[in-house]
Amino acid sequence: MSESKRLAGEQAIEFVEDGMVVGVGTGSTVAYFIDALARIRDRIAGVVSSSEQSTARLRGHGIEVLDLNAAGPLPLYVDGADECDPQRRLIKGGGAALTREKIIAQASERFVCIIDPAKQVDVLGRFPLPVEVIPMARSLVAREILAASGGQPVWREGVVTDNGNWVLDVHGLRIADPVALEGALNQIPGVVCVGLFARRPADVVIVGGQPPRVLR
Ligand code: ABF
Repeated sequence: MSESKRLAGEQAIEFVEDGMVVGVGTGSTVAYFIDALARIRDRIAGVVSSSEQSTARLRGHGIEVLDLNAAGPLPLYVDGADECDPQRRLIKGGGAALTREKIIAQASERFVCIIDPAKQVDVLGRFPLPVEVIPMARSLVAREILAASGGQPVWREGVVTDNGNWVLDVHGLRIADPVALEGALNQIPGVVCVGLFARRPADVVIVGGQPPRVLR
């Protein structure tokens, strides 16, 4: 499996152009991308990172990590996913970095998603949907999610996001309309971010393999 992730991560380097500031996601597939990016670090202007985890790996390679407010709109964002449907809509947040990931995806002209083949599904929802919540709203949000979706929210106990918040994982969903569900859950007070990337899906998906498949 990690061989597929490596192939996907390394293939994404094809989308990096000289002088770019590159948005960098989080996770084990992205780690391969970061390692490949390190080999061409003198050709890029820097990166914007989606997590403390990725920032540490990037800095370890001597890659300059910039603040998104200073960097402005980004030409490219490379990140993994937990699930991907045929329309390139995603479930993300298994690594609890979903809020910063969604911010960078929104700020980016092109979102290249790197996955191994096991992440591909026809209908999203087999992977429990992560939702980042303000801690005091955890129970309220869980009740509201149950009422709105029928899914079973489970508190990811012991996990605190980089933003100081908590995560609910919503089990038992079969997400027929990801855009509608993303919008509905976003309306619940106390929800910081929903791990559905449907309103702003990936533009390109690289499925790791020999050779990697590029879906647009
Ligand atoms: C991030 O990394 C998250 O959104 C997602 O949970 C994870 C992808 O998993 P992997 O470690 O398999 O690349 O992109």
